[in-house]
Parts: sequence; C-alpha cells; structure tokens
Amino acid sequence: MHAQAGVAIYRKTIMKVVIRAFFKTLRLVIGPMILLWEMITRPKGVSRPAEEQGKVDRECGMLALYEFRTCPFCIKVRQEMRRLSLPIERRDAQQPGSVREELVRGGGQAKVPCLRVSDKAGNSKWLYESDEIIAYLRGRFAPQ
Ligand SMILES: N[C@@H](CCC(=O)N[C@@H](CS)C(=O)NCC(=O)O)C(=O)O
Repeated sequence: MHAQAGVAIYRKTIMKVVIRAFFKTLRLVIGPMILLWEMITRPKGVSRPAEEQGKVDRECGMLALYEFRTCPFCIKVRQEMRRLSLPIERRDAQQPGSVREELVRGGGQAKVPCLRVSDKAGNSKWLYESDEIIAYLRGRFAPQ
C-alpha cells in the first residue's frame, strides 16, 4: 500500500515537472514573437507643443503600469501609451518579488495590466482591465 502511494506521488511530481517545462518552452518560443509583433505594430505617438507635453510628462509621473512583458492585454495598453505619447513608468510584476507584492497589496490582485494612479496626497487608485485603462488614458490625455 505504501509503495503504491509512493509511486502515485512520484508520477504526479513527474507530470508537474513535464507540464511546467512544456509551458516554459512555449513561453520561450512565443514570447519573442509577441515582442516582435509589438515592435512591428508600434504606433506613431501624437505630437504636442513642448509646454503641453511637459505638463503631460509631469502628470504621467503620478502613474505606473504594472505589467507582464509578453501579456497581450499589457501590450494593448502599452501601444495606447505610445499612441498618446505618455511616458508612464512600467513595472514588471511577472516574477514573485517586491513589484508583484506591491501590486497585490495595493490593488488586491496579481493580475495585469493594472494602472496605479496616485495623487499628491499619496493616495492611489488601482485600475484593472485593459479596456478600462485605455478609456481612462484617452479620457485624460487624448488631444481634443
Ligand atoms: N480582461 C483582462 C485580462 C487580463 C489577464 O488575463 N491578464 C493575465 C496575464 S495575460 C493575468 O494577469 N493573469 C493572472 C491572473 O489572472 O491571476 C484585461 O483585459 O486586462
């Protein structure tokens, strides 16, 4: 009986290792292709008078995008940031560590993309969902 349980645990462990390796390989192959696609489809940014762009740059200093590099939803948001010429700080939350912890502590979920919107008093709003983030950025920064 003990031997059978041991074999079952051994098999389960092997399966886990194989599945993990499979997805890691998939990521390694598909990741660069996704990034290449992002580069090829990179939009041209809007151009603003220097003073206006300076104001936008300062406002962007209060924003941060929590992302995974090869997440398609994050890429959608990054392309919109480029289209609107927004120098928003990007924070990679893919690996366990301080950035990911910050995201979970502040926003409540380890899900990306998430836009952190801070105010001068030090309060932050955490905005999830790529479509909502894009709508927010357009509403605030799209040229009239
Ligand atoms: N509907 C969401 C989907 C976002 C999404 O699925 N993000 C994935 C990465 S590509 C994620 O954060 N997965 C981790 C999780 O959901 O816990 C959006 O449009 O932003």
